[in-house]
Amino acid sequence: MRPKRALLATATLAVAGALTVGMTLAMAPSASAGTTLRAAAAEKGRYFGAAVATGKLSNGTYTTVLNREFNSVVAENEMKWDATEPSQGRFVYTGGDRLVSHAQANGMSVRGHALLWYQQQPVWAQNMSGSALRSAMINHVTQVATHFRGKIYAWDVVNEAFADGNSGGRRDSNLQRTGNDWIEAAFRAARTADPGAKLCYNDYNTDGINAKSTGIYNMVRDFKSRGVPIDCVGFQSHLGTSLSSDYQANLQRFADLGVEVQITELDVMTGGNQANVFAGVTRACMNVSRCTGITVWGVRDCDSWRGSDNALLFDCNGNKKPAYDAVLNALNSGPSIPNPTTTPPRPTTTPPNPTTTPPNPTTTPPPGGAGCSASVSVNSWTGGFVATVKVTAGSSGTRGWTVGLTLPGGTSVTGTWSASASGSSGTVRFTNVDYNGQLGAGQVTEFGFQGNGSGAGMTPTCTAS
Ligand code: 9MR
Repeated sequence: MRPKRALLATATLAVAGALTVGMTLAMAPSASAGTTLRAAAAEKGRYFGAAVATGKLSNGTYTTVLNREFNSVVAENEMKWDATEPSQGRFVYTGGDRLVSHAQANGMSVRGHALLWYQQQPVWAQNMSGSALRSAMINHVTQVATHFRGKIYAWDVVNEAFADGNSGGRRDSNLQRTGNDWIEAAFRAARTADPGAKLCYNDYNTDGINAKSTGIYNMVRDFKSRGVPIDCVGFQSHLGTSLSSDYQANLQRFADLGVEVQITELDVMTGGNQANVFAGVTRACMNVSRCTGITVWGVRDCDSWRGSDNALLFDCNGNKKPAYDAVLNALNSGPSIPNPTTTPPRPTTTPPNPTTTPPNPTTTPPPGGAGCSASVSVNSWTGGFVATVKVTAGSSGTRGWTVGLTLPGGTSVTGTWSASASGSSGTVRFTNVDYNGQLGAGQVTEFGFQGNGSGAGMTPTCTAS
């Protein structure tokens, strides 16, 4: 969305007199309350993310806040089509890879944004149409999702494909003109390329039940009924000075279709209600059990595309604003996801590398028995931690593996990615999932889990099959 359009949208919200969010700023945090956004969200089985401009990762103020407060990142621009395929068939992943490395080093999951969007297309794609464009766009989805395979928690496969206003229909674009089935073709290609990533549709001006959100709702319902692979819907939430009273109800109706919902680009116009609007969005997400995380669209006010709106949670010096306290309180006051192991902020892990030769499924799998080894690294904070476990196959490779870990007393697992866990406290066994069980001799894969309590002193054992 271009800034002009967003401001118009926010003005409309204000003029429409949408209900101001209720006051719930001051609930006392519980004894185990998280003291950072990432800790507070993780305690409730969720992530709290920020859009990152990788050029700013060398700015100490920026990176200090980012690493302390957020456990998910999304590239503000670096994974878009113009950045990743500047000329047809020539792929550039420098910025995206840099962000993924930063995430892996700091216990963060990664949202991928965005495989197909009518804006920020490279010029060569803007000039294409018809079947040539259709092939080029599907190839783009395949190549980019393959490159980042295993590293992305959720991809915005398609961004902003619906029209504003009352039509409830698709937006005209060169992509749309390749045929109305372009969105499902993109989702199918993405699923094939990275079966582990959650696949999202992402849009703005969907902050309540309106014609546009209903158009998207109908598409998601249709996709679910026909088995088109869609896992999540992103609500950008570039907001004005108030929050629609049916914001939560809108999230809930999508969740009821069986998809995850995520707040993907949250920012809020400054003013007396900013903290309340931020808190209202956070509460709405917490109240919807399939709402797995919130991403704000930048770290500090001066990092925001909204310029003088001062639309974020930190001022330019990295100081917390009242909106920060409001969000933290809302996170600490909200319910946990009932069964967080089904909604893991998965991949900060090192994935199977698609450029190496994959195990050939038609040959006999490597014999088991020669073992494997595992090591664990823990990123902890007061009351919680994220553990990354590296599994290394022995000389015969593995067909599958199980890692056993004994957790310290009072510690429990609240989410797992790239493995399935049996048990959540005491001795917990983590078994490979379908895409990372087969390892060649010496090959390495990673999985992770997050927990409440302390993750200190865990010694993993590894058994190969
Ligand atoms: O924040 C992004 C800004 O740096 C880019 O110049 C702009 C280009 O259109 O895109 C901004 O991010 C947009 C996001 O990718 C999709 N939703 C709307 C966001 C704000 O415009």
